[in-house]
Amino acid sequence: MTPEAEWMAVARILVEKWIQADLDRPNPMAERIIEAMRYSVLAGGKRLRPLLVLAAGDYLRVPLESLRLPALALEYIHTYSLIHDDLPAMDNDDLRRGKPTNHKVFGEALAILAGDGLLNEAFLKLSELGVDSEFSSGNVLRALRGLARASGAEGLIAGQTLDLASEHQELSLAGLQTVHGRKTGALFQAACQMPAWLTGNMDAADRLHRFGWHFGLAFQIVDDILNVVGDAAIMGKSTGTDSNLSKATYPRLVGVEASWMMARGHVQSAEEALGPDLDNAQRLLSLLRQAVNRVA
Ligand code: GRG
Repeated sequence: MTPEAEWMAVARILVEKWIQADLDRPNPMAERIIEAMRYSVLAGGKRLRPLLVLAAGDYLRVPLESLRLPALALEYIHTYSLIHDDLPAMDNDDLRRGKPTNHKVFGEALAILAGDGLLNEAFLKLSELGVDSEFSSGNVLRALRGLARASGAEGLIAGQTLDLASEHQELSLAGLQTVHGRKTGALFQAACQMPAWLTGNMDAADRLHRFGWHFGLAFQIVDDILNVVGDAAIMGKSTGTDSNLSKATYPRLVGVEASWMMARGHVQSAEEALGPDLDNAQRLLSLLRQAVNRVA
């Protein structure tokens, strides 16, 4: 195992431990809502966004343990978006992370609330850094603002809105990139920038913004390819769903081979975005390679 792969395995275990511990709490007000939130967060998942927070932290020499709360925040926002995306009013999916989707188990109303609960929980977690941490409250505010923007109506939610509007419609490659830059890229960018915001390192925030953009696009192109050629059993979610909805995807627009080439182009641009000094970037780069070479 390479040192990077070893680091990733340890970091992933740590993230799992943080999530388990954080959600293992009673909610006398409403047990069922915590159960529904816990169900989707603990259903599995690659934990890429929290790992990106930690790898970007490593790049900037921010200790792993100081990034527990932002790592949780990113995974909670991501999981909320998956729960809502799977709802009948959106993508209407039955399977997510290898398990029945949240609304299949808890019903639509509770699934909506579980998503809402996780979204609020994410900002609660991040704001706790402003109470007691080594980060200044000004920088914590910077991080809160950055995450709100990335997950809001100009970021993730814009991407989802454009994506829903594009079903059964012709979309250009540039249009597709706009959708994915928001729907997938915005959260990856926020994950990468988080340690830079928290330490007020705006030069690095700029570099990591560009890295996250290319990371997101490379990841999404591979996601589109896997939706065509992937194995639903390995992926733990339905495949072929994009063509069922006649959705614009990279393979539909340019074919599978050209899609791979585009993904590889974004990998190279992501690496270039970090500049010539890659001494501390090996963990970030290893996550990038893993995201593109994945089968699920
Ligand atoms: C409802 C506001 C709102 C947004 C939904 C997440 C999402 C946006 C849509 C899901 C469909 C999709 C293809 C989104 C692109 C992002 C993406 C590839 C999500 C899946 O991320 P992974 O593979 O999932 O990291 P795991 O389960 O491994 O965490």
